[in-house]
Amino acid sequence: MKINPNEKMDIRELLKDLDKYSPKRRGWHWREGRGVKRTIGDFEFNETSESLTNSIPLPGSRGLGKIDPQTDCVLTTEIASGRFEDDIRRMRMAAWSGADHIMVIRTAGQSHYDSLIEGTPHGIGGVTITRKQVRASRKALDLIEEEVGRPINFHSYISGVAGPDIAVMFAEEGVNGAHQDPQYNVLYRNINMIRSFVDACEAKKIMAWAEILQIDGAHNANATAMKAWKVMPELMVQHAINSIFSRRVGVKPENIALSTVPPTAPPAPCMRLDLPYAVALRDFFKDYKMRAQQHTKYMESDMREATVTHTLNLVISRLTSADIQSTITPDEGRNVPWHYNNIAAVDTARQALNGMDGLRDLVKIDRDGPLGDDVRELKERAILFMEEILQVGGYFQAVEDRFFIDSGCYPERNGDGIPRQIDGGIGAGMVFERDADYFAPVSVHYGYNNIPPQFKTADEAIGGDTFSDRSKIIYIDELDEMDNVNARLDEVKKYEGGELIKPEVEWKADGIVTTSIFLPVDMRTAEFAAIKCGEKMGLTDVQVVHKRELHPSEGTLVEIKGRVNFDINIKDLTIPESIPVLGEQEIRDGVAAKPILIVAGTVGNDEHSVGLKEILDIKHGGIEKYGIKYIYLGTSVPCEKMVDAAIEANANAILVSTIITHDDIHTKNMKKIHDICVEKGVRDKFLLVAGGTQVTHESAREHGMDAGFGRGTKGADVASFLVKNRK
Ligand code: Z97
Repeated sequence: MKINPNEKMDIRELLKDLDKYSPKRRGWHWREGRGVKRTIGDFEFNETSESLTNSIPLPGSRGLGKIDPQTDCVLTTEIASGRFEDDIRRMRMAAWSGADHIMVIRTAGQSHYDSLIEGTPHGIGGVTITRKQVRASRKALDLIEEEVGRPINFHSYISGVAGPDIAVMFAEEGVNGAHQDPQYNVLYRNINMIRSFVDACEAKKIMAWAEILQIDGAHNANATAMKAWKVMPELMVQHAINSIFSRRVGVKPENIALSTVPPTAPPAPCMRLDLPYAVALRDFFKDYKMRAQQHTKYMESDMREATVTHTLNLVISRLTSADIQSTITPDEGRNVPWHYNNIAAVDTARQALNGMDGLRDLVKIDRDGPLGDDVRELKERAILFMEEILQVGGYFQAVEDRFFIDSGCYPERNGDGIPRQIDGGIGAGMVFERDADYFAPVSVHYGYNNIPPQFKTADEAIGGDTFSDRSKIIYIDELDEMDNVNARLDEVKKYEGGELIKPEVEWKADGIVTTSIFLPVDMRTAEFAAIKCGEKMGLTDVQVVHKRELHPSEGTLVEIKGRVNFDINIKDLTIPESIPVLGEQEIRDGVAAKPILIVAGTVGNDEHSVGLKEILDIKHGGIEKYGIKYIYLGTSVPCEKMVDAAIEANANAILVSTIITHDDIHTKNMKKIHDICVEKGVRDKFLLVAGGTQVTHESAREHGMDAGFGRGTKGADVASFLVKNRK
């Protein structure tokens, strides 16, 4: 199968012969070409990696030669729609925006499933981790990575009661990264602690073999603790336990990544708390990689607020050099993990990291000031915590004694830590000692294995296991006739041809749209009024996704989502043809053959001249560059004056720039200029051209102009029009 940037990924085609598909590679991939200076466009960068062959640059790059510098660290995006067939399309969009670590969130609480499940059931809050879903996603990513020109890491979770089973499946299916931390099972999922640690030995052994990068679960303490900044010493203890345990099992230090989150957010003075913590972590855990997770605890449904907090996190990542930068849809809290929110979060990360390129060469972390003291204190607290674990008899006893997620900053302790019993929890009593003749017929196995003496390895003894012979992998396609991808694809079959479309946020044709509404009332009234607005707009299932009080009585901003119940047939659309632009030389030749003179200015009361200057000035690649002469009349030029000046100069065209749109003044002024030209009998003499961010060719034509140019216009577009249409 091949994919082509101009065509949608064909999911049915992707699912064909999936039973025979083998992933292209195993193991984690770091970006290539880091640590060297690189010239991209007009700039030299210190902290980038190799560029992509296909990508979508940041919007602001338009004025910077559309450059798209790739960060040196891996960029993560978390995808959680519950349907892998829709997630795959989102993965492709995210990869084009620079994500190369795609984490799929599992369906709610998959930690509790005591085996691997099969098929493609619809997930809740994430996708069920089954072989088929994993294989289809990896197959899609194998194609997508060729399209963008960079390997993409695929990631999920190995913690939980089925950890070892999942680890085997991930190793077989080419999964590249995974969270694995038995402390997660114990603390957050109440899985028996002995079972969790025994399972983790097996799971980590398999991860080590498959070179799967491991991320731990310490960040969950941040999210769970009442005051996240109080658990900083404990977080270091959790990182230490999982890291050293993993190394003892055989995971290479370079495949161990700590999951670290800046614990606080504004309005707390977060930089003063979070930066010393990040520095202390790097001091203690130099041998390992840092996965910088985005803070999500102290934020509400406000996208702007989430973005600022994320950006502050990124300052810490730049100053302390994160290896992987996570980007959660910035509004995880409001349950809108939609396509474009993934992209927005990835954009925040790459924009901030590009912007802070080389920051560490300009400013230094000052260890002689208060930061140094804080770092030392945090480390001391963590060491004391670890010593007390040893004093009470070890980790299991410490968990029983509620050491973890206590709301006090150690050694302060408030007695409200999470209580778990050594013999309690899911899977208690399910660990059995191996018999002397115990033989596990697998090549990658933790601990004692009684391999028959005539063979060197267990693998040899059984004539190959699934790691050496893929044909032994049992692939079960679907188990449920109703709940499977084929049934779901059939439901939206009419949209397959591409002619019918419907808005969507996460699933094909889900019909969901969002709207921002300002209402001049208090927050509670606004909430219900906004729902009514949505209903009157014809939406169904209207829900409020965000509200922001602007004043207790003057007004509230509400964002709603709702469903539309219509399709759009793209055949019914009238799409004006895009106007072909002449080549540079053709424009020059045209002007040389017959000179062009224009008058230009911003009209009415419009003082915004930057856009117009870009179109005129040689410095910005404006029309001057092609030999077109212009008379610039300045800003806020009355319409009459524009026309009179053109008559006096015997110009070929009038160029008006109009940015302000209040009361539709931009279109009113266009019409006025046209009318004055008609009145004065010169309408046929001049080309009338309008430009501005809200101007479209169609609206300009409707209001008497010959052409309109909107956002993104270059001097060449206008020059080409003038040469082709001059009167
Ligand atoms: C992140 N946003 O980026 P279940 N194992 C570990 C975990 O941390 C998790 C699971 C398993 C976060 C991810 C929180 N972490 C979300 C060490 C989940 C998942 O199937 O939900 O029980 O386990 O890290």
